[in-house]
Amino acid sequence: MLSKDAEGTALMTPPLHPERAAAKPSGTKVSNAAAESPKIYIDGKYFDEADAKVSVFDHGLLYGDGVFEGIRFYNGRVFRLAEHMERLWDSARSICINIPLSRPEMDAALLETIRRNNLRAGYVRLIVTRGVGNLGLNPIQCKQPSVIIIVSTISLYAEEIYRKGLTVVTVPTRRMGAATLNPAIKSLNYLNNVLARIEANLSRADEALMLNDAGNVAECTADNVFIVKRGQIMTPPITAGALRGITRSVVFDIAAEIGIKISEPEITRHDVYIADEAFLTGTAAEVISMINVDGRIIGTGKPGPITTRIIARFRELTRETGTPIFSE
Ligand code: PXG
Repeated sequence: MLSKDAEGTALMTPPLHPERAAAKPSGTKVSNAAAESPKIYIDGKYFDEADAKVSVFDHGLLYGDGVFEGIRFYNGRVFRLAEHMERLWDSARSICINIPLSRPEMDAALLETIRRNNLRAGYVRLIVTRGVGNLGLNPIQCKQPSVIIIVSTISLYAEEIYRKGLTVVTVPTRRMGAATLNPAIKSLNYLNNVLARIEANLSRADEALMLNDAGNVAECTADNVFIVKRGQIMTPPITAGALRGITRSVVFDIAAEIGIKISEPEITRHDVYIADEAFLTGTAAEVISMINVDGRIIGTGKPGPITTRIIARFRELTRETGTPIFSE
């Protein structure tokens, strides 16, 4: 049992790096003005951070009623913009939110917000809330969804962890099933994942492995899980409770390109423990090796050759592809 203090410390000092803290001079900033005065888009207007506020009656705050995307841009280009927009529209449609912008208008707003923040590499949080209503949960009162675009930088793990790999634990909180709240919807309701994240923090692990109600591997708190066995790559199917990750789909593309078989079988903890390699994917985390799960060393305990190849190709793709932000 952790003491109250130790518990507090474990909760207060997770291995995640807050976005703002990560905004140190790293060569990605074009000017210091960007760090001092980030421009945040809310419903067609741009605000400084201190003035970027939403109503306490927004159901996004009151009920987690809304959808979002986390999008990265590298080297002056937004990575997989169309895929993120498609998933945002799918999530919104599934929960009956009519996004008040057209797809081209949303693309334009996102690109303009990045330009106003004067960054060539970073992270965008795109949020669509149900909008302002009353204190009842019925969204019928909410007449106008709100669109928020925040541009920042993000660094989830220290560079050392990218080189060495992650330590992961299976947590007690299960990924909810499709009949409860479909994990394929990227909604603002992340308490399921937050609880898993807290449990990983309390175990001093870098990440949480989440199982579904059947006891099979679903995903991590904000990342898809992959294992490699006998030269083949496997990842849980979407029906196991995995988000249809954009980075996940990039791994499928890379595997096809380099001729490695990839499949989506049910995966158990046993499969993870006996894997030759394991890794996670997510927009924020990118591609990162998992070297220890529940105290078991995975493979050699170092990022394996297939993982390393995928990371290298992923980095090339992020450098060389994407929607241009600036007109140069
Ligand atoms: N699973 C879940 C539950 C996610 O929320 C992913 C997998 C990976 O998907 P992408 O498309 O990013 O490859 C996600 C996505 C963050 C953060 O800022 C990231 C996500 C969600 C919440 C927070 O760390 N990502």
